[in-house]
Amino acid sequence: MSKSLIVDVAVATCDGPSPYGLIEDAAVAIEGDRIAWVGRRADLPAAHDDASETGFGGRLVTPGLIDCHTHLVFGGDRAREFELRLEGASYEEIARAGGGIMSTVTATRAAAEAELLKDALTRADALIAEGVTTLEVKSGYGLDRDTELTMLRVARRIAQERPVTVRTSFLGAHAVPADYSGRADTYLDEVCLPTLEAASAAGLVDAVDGFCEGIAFSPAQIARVFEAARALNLPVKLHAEQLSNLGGAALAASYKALSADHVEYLDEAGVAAMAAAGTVAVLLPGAFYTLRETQVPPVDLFRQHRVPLALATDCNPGSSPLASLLLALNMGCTLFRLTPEEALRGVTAHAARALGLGDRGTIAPGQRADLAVWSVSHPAELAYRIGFNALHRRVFGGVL
Ligand code: DI6
Ligand code: FE
Repeated sequence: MSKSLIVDVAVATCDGPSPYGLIEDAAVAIEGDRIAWVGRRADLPAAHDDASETGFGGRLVTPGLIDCHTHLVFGGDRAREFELRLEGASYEEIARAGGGIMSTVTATRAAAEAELLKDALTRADALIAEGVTTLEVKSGYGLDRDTELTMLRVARRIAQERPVTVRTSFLGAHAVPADYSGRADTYLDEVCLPTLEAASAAGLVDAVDGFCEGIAFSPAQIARVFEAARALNLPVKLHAEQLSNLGGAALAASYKALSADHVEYLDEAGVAAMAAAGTVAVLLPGAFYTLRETQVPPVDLFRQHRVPLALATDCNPGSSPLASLLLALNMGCTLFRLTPEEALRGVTAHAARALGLGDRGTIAPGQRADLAVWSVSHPAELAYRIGFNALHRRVFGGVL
């Protein structure tokens, strides 16, 4: 087994106590694809003396970043809607007029699989260049059996083409396609639920997601999707309380959801339900910013109820054309008043939890050796700078 040793670094383990689980004058020992030891260099056990050593000139090491909510696979773009919104149209008006998600569905159905992959890799590369080592990708722009399966296959392919872990979420309940307009339950029966079964049987699904909103699916309809997920033994998560409060997060919590995402319009009862279920709140400041939302998610209530906070890009062509997790960190602090430490834990330890992954997101013995080495002197710099990528080196599965 390969043994290597990282020295002359500070390590933000995102594991220990505040601030950042920080260890100064640290060393990280790696064996194979796992972290074998982390601590102060002076305390390094002799067992690691024979490892090949790399010094990083006093730089900062963090866990590899995790983007736990993306829609990275899609066809076309929505620049025209950006223009329409600047002329005064709202996101909901555009969606109700057949634009929005449905226009991306049309473009995604028309795209060749190779083209979807090529464009998804371009976006994945932007994330990887900022130290991302794990990312989640959703379906939901197919809304028919073949295209949903294609999207999930393309998502899996990203992990074959690049050194990154991909987790897939089935999002068949993203929008009601035009041919099922006004018949959402029929769409679930005839398309969404059978496709979920087929995708799961093909090993293409790690979790099941939905969009619970006036312009999408009701809580009762989402509950049907979650029942199907439960029957397949798949964990669930939900786009909830993004534009209004329908009780989606509480519904998700009642299914022990991994996460409830967006949650700007969540109330205290919903926060308490998430806390009781251990459901992570995934905050998506890119969508908040793009839609010029003014309702800030209830961050203080999440703190009071000890709901773990994660941050993600929500990279999608409509509400969040953002392919920078570092910018999401900055926006999380500036727009939502997260501390830089909450933001960093939100794209490491808590993002891992939002994906149900216990083997990453912190720097501790036994964890995957997914690391990012940064040319910064303090971890707060990662969130503080805007449009600046301080990544020096990425380590994926122990490979420097
Ligand atoms: N909420 C979002 O922010 C994305 N999906 C969702 O359910 C937006 C998707 C889009 O506008 O294409
Ligand atoms: Fe989303």
